[in-house]
Amino acid sequence: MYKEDTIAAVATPMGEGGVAVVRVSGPDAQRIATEIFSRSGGRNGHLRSHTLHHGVIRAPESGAVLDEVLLVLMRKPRSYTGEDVVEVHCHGGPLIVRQVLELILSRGARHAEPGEFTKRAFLNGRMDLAQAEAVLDLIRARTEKGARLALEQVRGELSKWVGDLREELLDILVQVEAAVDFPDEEIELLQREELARKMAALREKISRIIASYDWGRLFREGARICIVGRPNVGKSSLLNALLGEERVIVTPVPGTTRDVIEEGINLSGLPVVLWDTAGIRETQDEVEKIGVGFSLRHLAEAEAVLVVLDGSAPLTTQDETVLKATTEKKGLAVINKSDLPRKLDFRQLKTLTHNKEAVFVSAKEGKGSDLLKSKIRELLLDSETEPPVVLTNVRHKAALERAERSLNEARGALYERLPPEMIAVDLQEARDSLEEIIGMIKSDDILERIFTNFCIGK
Ligand SMILES: Nc1nc2c(ncn2[C@@H]2O[C@H](COP(=O)(O)OP(=O)(O)OP(=O)(O)O)[C@@H](O)[C@H]2O)c(=O)[nH]1
Ligand SMILES: [Mg+2]
Repeated sequence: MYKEDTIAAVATPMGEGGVAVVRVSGPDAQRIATEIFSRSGGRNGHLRSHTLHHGVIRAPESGAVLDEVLLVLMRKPRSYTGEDVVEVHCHGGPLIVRQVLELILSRGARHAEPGEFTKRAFLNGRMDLAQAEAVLDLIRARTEKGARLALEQVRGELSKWVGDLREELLDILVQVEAAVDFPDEEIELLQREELARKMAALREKISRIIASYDWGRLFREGARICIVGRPNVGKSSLLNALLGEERVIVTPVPGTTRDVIEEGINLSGLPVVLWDTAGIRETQDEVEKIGVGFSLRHLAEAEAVLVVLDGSAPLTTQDETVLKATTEKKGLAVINKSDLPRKLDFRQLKTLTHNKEAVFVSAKEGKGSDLLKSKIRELLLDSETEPPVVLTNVRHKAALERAERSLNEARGALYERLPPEMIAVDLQEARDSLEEIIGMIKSDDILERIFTNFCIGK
């Protein structure tokens, strides 16, 4: 599946830095290290594994010293890839790093492809496929929660769950296959009931894990929320209040905001992008008209909406237009200016916003913004409690959905009293789908797709 050659790459990002790491993995890693590395104190020869050694990188032909470095050798199998691995910690200048890498390549290593170190780790059984994929998620994580979820998967949390599901499935499959071996006998009624019960329980577990995908995605990618309303209700003031800083221009002139202003906030680990938009109204002003167009387009793209209303004024037809444009959207009705006497008819509002909870705030005085934040969180998360395992990868989700479908078919076949071998086929398909997740079934195609997304050096 892979050539047993020696690969090398820079493992740290390009550019200047304190330290850069050049990584080498494969059967020649140790030889190359001894050829190019001179240890301090002239103690050459045997390099102890899993120990940092101080010395210089020297071009063997010219004797020129390229850099003073720390070097670590990790003999197989106790290394990331499961092969002999050498890491050279050099000074983090692009020129030095390139010279060290080129020297290593000139001694017989090949430049690694993206993700090739992690691919080798998988192929050598150091981690399963789900774990290997999570390494990428971990590198890309932008929030603490996203990183934590990825790390759990790197450490095998998802794999353990999938492994358990697979065990349950095999248990069912064994019973069905036993019936295949006695072709004259139909599956007994009692046994059929037991099988149906087990299949239902397994299916239930699978669907719960599938449902966790949306939960996890929200924490990784966040949600986009559009702040809309007629001009002058305090949308920009609300954005400022939520950010806790004067980010956007606020004036008493209706039609102040023309462009969409985007800002990110973090709601206890949940990343949210807020869009402040131009007030929606009919207007002859060319620039404002374009702004209103932007507002509507962002409204359509957002996962949720905050409809801002001025609590100190009666509802206007402009408010009604905005409310109508947002009825289909998940959101909250934010009743602003609650520091002023209320003029807004709450009963009238209720008839227009049946699916939106109302939250009272004063953006000007910053009152109610904490409550609003927690309401936004509630709105986005169906449940505050974290699922026992969180799916974060579409490939895993698709495989679980296939497993779920095959199980459904197996149950259907059981009810219709089809011959046990037919049921067994569906169950085998479900098993295959589970095994694909952890890479017990691997195809070059899947591996190719997964690992080319990685960066070089990982
Ligand atoms: N009393 C009071 N005034 C507010 C409050 N929020 C906003 N305002 C005032 O309302 C006016 C409009 O505020 P903006 O935040 O610019 O309103 P907007 O909805 O962004 O307006 P456009 O960008 O024109 O659509 C300003 O004079 C604000 O000071 C509030 O909570 N209480
Ligand atoms: Mg504004």
